[in-house]
Amino acid sequence: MDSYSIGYANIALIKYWGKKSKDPVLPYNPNLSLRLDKLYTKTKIEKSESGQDEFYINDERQGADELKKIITFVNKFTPENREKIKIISYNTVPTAAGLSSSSSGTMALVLACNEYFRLEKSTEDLVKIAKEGSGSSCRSFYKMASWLEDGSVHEIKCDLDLAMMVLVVNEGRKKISSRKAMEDCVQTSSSYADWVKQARQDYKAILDALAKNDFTKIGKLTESNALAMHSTTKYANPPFSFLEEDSYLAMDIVKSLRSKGLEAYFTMDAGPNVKVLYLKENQKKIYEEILKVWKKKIILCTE
Ligand code: 2P0
Repeated sequence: MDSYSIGYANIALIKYWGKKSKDPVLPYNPNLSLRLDKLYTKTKIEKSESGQDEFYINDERQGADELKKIITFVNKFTPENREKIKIISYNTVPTAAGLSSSSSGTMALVLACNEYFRLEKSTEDLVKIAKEGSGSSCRSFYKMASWLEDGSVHEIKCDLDLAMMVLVVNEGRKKISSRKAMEDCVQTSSSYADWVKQARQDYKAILDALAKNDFTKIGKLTESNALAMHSTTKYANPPFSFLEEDSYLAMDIVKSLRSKGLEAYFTMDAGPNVKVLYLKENQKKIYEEILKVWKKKIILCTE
């Protein structure tokens, strides 16, 4: 069988940052995301010829740790006496660079298993399964989605044509996983309680702004929510940061666009790369302006 299953990346406008429960995975605060259809993972599963489970990303065989992680997850929802498999994935998203490769990868893997093992699960069930692999991946099943504290996932309607590009600061694998980082923040960050309170308010406010098609408010909330999330890492013990010098340069560039009348806002995840949120109709102008001052790679996430 030669058909690949596709899973998409999503970027949170209101972040998921901390688990209230691990089994099932429940977020501490409601969060909301935009799916980036040009950033995806495609995955297919074949029978393993070696008699062992195997896992490849972009033709590179993954080591024992990565294999163990993925197989532990696969074993949770596939037949107990299944045959050994070869998981073949291709990422258009740089892997583990805070570009949501875990959400696209997990979605693609769950869909590929559903197909290969003929599990015949509903989308709702697949969403639930995906969440146990990577919390944020449950949001990738919808163009805009929210994931609430009770574990439910909802499609959110949005009339605005929202788009994103990524100013790539560093494509390398992050030094600390999101999972470990958020756990450290929950347990040690002195600003964690404030974060949860703020994020709950931000979530309500963004729903209101989305209903009113108020892009300015959506953008401002996106920025301030990202900064609040990153501030929890500064107050963790020991403190740490995902951001690098060029992340701050990218943020300044986005701010300077606004002073030129081009509405754009930034957000960052568990890595140094800066995502820019704007209305699709302004993409060309924004791209041209950024090109003048940003010398590193830019990924346009919408056509
Ligand atoms: C998000 N992130 O809302 C937040 C913002 C990163 C920063 O969800 O532990 O791979 O597997 O549930 O989903 C990335 O974390 O974490 C993430 P687990 P996940 O997009």
